Amino acid sequence: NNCIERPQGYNVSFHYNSKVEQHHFGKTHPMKPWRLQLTKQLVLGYGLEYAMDMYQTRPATKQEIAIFHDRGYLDFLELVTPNNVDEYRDEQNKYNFGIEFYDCPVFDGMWDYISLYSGATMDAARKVCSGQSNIAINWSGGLHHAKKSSASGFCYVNDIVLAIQYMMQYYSRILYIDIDVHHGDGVEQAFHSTNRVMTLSYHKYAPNEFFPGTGGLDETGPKDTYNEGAHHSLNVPLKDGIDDHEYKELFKVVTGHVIEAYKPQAIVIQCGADSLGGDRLGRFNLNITAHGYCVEFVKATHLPLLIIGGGGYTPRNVARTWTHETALCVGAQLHDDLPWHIPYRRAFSGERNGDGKLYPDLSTVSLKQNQNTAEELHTIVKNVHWEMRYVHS
Ligand code: VJV
Ligand code: CA
Ligand code: ZN
Repeated sequence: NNCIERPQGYNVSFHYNSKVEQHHFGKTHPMKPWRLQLTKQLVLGYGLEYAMDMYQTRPATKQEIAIFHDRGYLDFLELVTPNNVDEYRDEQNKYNFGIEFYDCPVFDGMWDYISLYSGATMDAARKVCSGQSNIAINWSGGLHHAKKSSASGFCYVNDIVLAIQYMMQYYSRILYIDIDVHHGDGVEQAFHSTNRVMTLSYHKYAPNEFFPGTGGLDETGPKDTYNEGAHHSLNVPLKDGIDDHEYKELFKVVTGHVIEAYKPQAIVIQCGADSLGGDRLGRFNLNITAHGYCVEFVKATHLPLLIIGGGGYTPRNVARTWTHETALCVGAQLHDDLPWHIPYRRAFSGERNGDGKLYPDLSTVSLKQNQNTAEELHTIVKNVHWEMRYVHS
């Protein structure tokens, strides 16, 4: 069963604190931290812990988070609770908060949750920078919408920005790739004016219809050519229903061009699993293996790699995808039959839940027609290629 090769001198590390999975955004809120428990159970069920360094992470301190975020905003995050939230009327509006039926609710243990996912991403980043890990993974992070002084789209603190800021002490050029179905606007904005971070997001794009509405093809950084950040934001705006074949081809060609031109020294990839077929909030028709292809592709560059989670609103498929991608990192092939002796096996059983398989067909779940034309995809490739004229390593 567990015949996983562990090559000498090649380290994958897994960073996690199980306290993070206990938190709740609210009764029917789509963001469910327990999907992380499901993921961990599958990872352990397949025995992948024998092929990686497993770390229990510490929460980030307020000091560490303040490297990017505004002090006043952090004071609010730390002090507000569902019980005292009425005393914070002004702050609530200012920082884009609510209680029930809001994207970013105030919930019990919110600061604990925030410091846990941020701490895990920072721990992972430190292992990459110290050279102790070739690949470091934190599935609890990837909250790419958070801004310097406001919450947005289920994201409170931007752990990705914190990690990249830390990594900038070690690497002069970092490529950030974002395959969540939503635009990675918070990360793009944070590094808007620097050429030391290139951001590249693949997402569903439809202003006024799909969150957050930014990330068009012409959004490539400051339009002032003397600004160093010019041409260092890249976006791949897509329509509903993109399939495995088109997505993989596009990812290969576009990411390939960017890596060749920019020559990053390290890569950070946000692997939001809401780009899968059948996701509760998503619009694409991707299978787990097509999502995983992106991880395989960046791994093959042999650059220092930080892998983080993100969105993903059909928990059983989030767990499947992130388990598959953990396995890709360590070079293990997993059996399509899920291990029997895992807790929550029922979450994966029955026809509706993927029949106890690791790789159920997700491309047909949503029945979303592929709205992307070959011509549009070609325009995207052409544009990115053209943009690369301005990029020098
Ligand atoms: O579309 C929006 C914004 C609104 C205003 C707020 N209402 C609640 C929803 C519409 C315009 N927000 C998106 C945010 C998506 C965030 C994605 C995060 C990530 O995956 O990129 C990274 C982790 C949105 N789509 C769906 C919902 N919000 C949604 C929010 C709820 C909900 C159902 C759907 C909040 C509470 C409850 N149900 C109970
Ligand atoms: Ca994205
Ligand atoms: Zn998302």
